[in-house]
Amino acid sequence: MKIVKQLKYILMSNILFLIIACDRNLTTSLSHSVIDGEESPSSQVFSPLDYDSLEVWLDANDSTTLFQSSSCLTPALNQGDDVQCWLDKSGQGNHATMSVALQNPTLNLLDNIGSVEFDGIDDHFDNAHSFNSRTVFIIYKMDSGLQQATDLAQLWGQYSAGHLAPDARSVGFWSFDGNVSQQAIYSMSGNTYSPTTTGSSFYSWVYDQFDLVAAEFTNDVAITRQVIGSLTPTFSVGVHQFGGQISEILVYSDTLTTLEHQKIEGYLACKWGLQTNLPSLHPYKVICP
Ligand SMILES: [Ca+2]
Repeated sequence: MKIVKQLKYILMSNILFLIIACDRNLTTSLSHSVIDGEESPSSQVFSPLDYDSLEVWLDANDSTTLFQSSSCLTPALNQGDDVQCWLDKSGQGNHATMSVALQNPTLNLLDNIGSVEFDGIDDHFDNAHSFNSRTVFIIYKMDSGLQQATDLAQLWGQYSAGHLAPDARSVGFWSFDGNVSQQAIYSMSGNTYSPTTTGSSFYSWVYDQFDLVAAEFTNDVAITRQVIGSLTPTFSVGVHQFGGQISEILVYSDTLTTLEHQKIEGYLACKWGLQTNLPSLHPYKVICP
């Protein structure tokens, strides 16, 4: 009887040992897979903040950055809501605001996952911000129902320093110089950059399509007043206005390597459903950064 009890004890101890051993192996392998996941560069999600020269990041897909009041207190969440404040996510405080009623753009959630719509009449943002800009990326749409054919339609910049502006007076033409002699190379849809120019239709904008435009200025554009949607104050509000939608704006104070700007193009194309527009050899044609 005593021998049987001892055998039972030995058997139970072994089973207990096996259970503990199995459990430890499971815990160890789970810990490993989590740590491996954190350490693997391929699992990192790209952010525009990964390049430290980011000066402006306006992102209409982030509803926490859009407000109906210029004091940035009342969220803009619904179709057609006023947007008097669009918070900059770069950390540099280069927010876009407009406190004049009816001159503020509005929220458009209809044909994209988020955009800020400018009426082509007087909507714009105008802020006294001082920073150097060198490389700019914008997701935008020229809207044939809103854009005045007589206008040079500034997306971003300062007319007296340099800007990124589709010109509706000559369909497809881009302007970079404003009323100075600023030059840039530029691309659309992730293509290779154009030759240096002050303005060109080397890559042409078209109406009613969201697209990605990128420009790298030859020299720093020293911004003292960031204007989005108008050529004011050089021209009165209403004289040259942008009519359409803007979904995202990224401005860097530095030049970027080919791999860096391709990564940003990939990030924007993935986010806004524009990967099919990228050229076939683009590194982010299929995968996302
Ligand atoms: Ca208006």
